[in-house]
Amino acid sequence: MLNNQEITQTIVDIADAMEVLGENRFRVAAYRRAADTLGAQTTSLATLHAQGDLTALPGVGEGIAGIIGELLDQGHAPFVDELLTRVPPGLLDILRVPEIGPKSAARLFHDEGITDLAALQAAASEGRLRAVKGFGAKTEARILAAINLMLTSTNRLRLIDALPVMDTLVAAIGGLAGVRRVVPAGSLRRGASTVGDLNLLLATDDITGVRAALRQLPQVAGCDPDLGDVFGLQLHNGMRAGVALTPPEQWGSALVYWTGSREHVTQLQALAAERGWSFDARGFTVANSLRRCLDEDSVYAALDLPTIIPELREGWGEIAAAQQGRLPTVIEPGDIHADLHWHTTWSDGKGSLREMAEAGRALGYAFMSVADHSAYLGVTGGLDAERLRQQRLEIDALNAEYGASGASFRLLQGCEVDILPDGALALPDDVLARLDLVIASPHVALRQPREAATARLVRAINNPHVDIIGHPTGRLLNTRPGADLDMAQVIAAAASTGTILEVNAGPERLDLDAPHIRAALAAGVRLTINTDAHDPRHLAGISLGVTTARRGGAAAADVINTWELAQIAGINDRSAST
Ligand code: DGT
Ligand code: ZN
Repeated sequence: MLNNQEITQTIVDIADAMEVLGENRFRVAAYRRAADTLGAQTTSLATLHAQGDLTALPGVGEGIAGIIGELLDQGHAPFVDELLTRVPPGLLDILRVPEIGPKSAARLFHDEGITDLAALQAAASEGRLRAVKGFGAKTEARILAAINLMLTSTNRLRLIDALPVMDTLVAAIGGLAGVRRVVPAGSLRRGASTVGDLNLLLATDDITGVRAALRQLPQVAGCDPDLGDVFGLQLHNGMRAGVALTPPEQWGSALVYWTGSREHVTQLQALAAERGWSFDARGFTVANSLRRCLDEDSVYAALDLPTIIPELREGWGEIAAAQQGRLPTVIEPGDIHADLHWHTTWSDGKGSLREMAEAGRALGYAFMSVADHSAYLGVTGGLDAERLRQQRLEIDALNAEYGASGASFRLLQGCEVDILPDGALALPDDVLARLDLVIASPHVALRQPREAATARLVRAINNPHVDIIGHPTGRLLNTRPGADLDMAQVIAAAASTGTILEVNAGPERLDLDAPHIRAALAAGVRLTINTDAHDPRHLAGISLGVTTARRGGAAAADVINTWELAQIAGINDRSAST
């Protein structure tokens, strides 16, 4: 019987195949919409089908429900079989390369006879792809990098995709008889930007009974053979969960152990060994007797440490920092009172200035700074000097309205200006000088050699009008590695000019990441956390950026979004004085 993930993948394959074959784009879009819905289901599609409820799912009509039914009942569907005979299976893999759309895939197939990823990789690495119409040497290099990433990257889940499934699991497991407590553990609890699996810890006095009940959960498709204290579950949506079970009286040690990271726990174990003790999920073993810990605080206290928050437990030196009283008091979501990087319908956003401002006000923000794209190649509707002037009028009018109504809320006019491949900016200095806040970001040519990539950012940092470098590496989780940067040089440049580096909270970016944040803070560089929202609903996603900043040890004062409006305005003094 096919699981949810296999069914969703088949529906995606249908859309991809139809697109390569040049079929009706509205039908293609319908299959993609259905695949989105199916992929988000945590319970079994087979059960929904058996109950005749598939068409209750948004975007799933009779036709698609019929195909899913055939896939479930017979293991295949005639419509899919026929469609896929017209497209080589390897071509669907080629379509998953971010640089390649259906048109170029069709050309590779028809003109070059390239029908799978291996053939494409060979063609790219031998320099044959650049000769194909529409490709060129730069695209060839990008494709090669993307294939290498696809072939080496494991199936790690982005945090944003893992979190809602974790919520569902916690609620479902929390409802089982005999479960006293259940919480996320592992890399998800530590706030990692991607996670290998969903780890949970639950406390129960009835380990056998709860294990049996876990198998029966509606989200669970199957389970691994019994390996002791962790129970591996395969979920219907294709994700994996590892559930650790503990008696309640060992909760603290179990939670520290199963939260990890392995390096962190190994270092705690070394500290315990110095005292002649050992440590594991059950607690400390001291002279053959077990010393249990009810909560995490007592685990750390037993080792004369203050409690270290999960986000800092990565083995980078947090235990030494704790011993020396140097652990940072990190930023909390509630410390943020401004979002300084988001887009509106003035460029490629979905919300108007007013809609975005209202969404920010609903989050309790005191001020916000818009950052629509500058006009530059490839950005539809980017702003030039004239459109920025027009946008300023709308901002002034909104601020006047807020002022008249007695609201203390203020809108600033920023801009996200492109950093060109040579480090020059896409807008002239006199235009930048009129803005309240300038974010300079790299968007194109992200595969430059290290020296050029580094010099590019350093040049942008040295422009006196630039206040912030947006998503400095340009990475996209699971799809695009960041630019090859000498980050020490970038950070040193930012430190010398007072330029602020962004922790972009976009769930596909989370850029800078924790190690770079730590290095920036050590050099005295300030940070800003922003959503880069393109929709009013995205503004609430600031929390993933806060989590990432916490992992890097950022305190509230290190992050300019916690500052007062007057302090933010002061950031501009550098450009005002030149
Ligand atoms: P992931 O899943 O790759 O994102 O990373 P984690 O940290 O979630 O690792 P995972 O899922 O293998 O295990 C979850 C936690 O359980 C891990 O952080 C530490 C603990 N753990 C699991 N197996 C072992 C083990 O064999 N030794 C030690 N010391 N800890 C383990
Ligand atoms: Zn894990």
